[in-house]
Amino acid sequence: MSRLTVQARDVAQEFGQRFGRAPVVSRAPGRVNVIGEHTDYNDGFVMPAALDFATLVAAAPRPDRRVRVYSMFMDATRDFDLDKPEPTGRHDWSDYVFGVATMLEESGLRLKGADLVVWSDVPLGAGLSSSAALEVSVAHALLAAAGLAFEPVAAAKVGQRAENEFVGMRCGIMDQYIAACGVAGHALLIDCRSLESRPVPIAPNLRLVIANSNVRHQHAGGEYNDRRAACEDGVRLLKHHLGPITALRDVTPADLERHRRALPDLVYRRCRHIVTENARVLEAERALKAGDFKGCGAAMNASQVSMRDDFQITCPEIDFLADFAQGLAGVYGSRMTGGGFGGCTVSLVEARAVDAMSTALVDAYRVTFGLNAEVFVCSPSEGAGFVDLERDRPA
Ligand code: GAF
Repeated sequence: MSRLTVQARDVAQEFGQRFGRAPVVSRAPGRVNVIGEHTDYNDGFVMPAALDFATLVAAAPRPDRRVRVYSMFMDATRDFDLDKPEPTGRHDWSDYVFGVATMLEESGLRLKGADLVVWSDVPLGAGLSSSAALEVSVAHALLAAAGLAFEPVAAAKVGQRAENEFVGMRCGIMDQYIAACGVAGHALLIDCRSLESRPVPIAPNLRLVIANSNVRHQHAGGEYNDRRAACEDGVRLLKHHLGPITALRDVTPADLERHRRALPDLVYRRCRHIVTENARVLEAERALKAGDFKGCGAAMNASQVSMRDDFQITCPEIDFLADFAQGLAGVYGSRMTGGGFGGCTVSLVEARAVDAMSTALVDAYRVTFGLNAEVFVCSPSEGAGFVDLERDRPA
């Protein structure tokens, strides 16, 4: 029986014990971003893959308009009345749940009350999008409980709005989009302006290897919003020279160099990361599709340098993990993945080199920082959906 089916039956059983009836179980995955960091809120390109770590939400409708949610991880229950929406969050994990309920209703949908049980194996605070996995699986579950259709891109937008307006994190759309729309065995090239995407196969002999630094530097949320503000400053200043641009997506590297002196140096460097990163995402897509794994790895390595020196969102532990991995046999490229200031690296690795590479990386990290790095090999999975509890059940 698959690991997912076992987990989902456990969550359904917990639901039965707590709420005395049978639920359906929704699932949405965490993500690893292969390349394209902080480009999403600049209307640019990203290339994430959905993880096989996921958040499960067992749900059944209620006759009233209350949403009651139990988190198996927090061992805590929260309650919310859809008819008395709260304008802001309560500053805990339930904000992701009630934020999504509020935004679904604000988008014009009429929900039913529901009981929910939430469980997840997406590592928390590791930059692997545990929050988007929660938002999107809750959206899937609440829509199902109300008998409404799950439309993946619309659900991704609702999750992003919940985070922007309810939680107060000005994130882009990447994490919710891949949680909703992931394609098994593939990364997804997402155009964050048109919200169209195309699958990019991860060849059978390649692995995406994630190394969790287990460090998370403080103020990451504030730094994230600062980076976003610097990008907006860049657009505002460049408009005087480039006409009616609306985002850094509209600026080429050549445009930026031509008008470099119009920008304070720090803003210039923030913008340079974004405009060059957009080009690297497209180059990585081309390379992966052509079987040019070295080309994809080179783009990932250049992304790491750009995040370290221009966008300044890495930290010594992450730089070490990426640099060390880049020097190991069978590794095409390695870079930090996610919002930054700690979290994880992602490496593109030949399948047969994964074991030796992982051992060498973990050992070197321990010797250098006295810290344990966890290594996960990602099998790109699909986006949100129901879990079939009957699968593999003996007839
Ligand atoms: C976080 C955000 F949530 C994403 O929208 C994205 O900006 C990412 O950081 C950086 O690429 O995960």
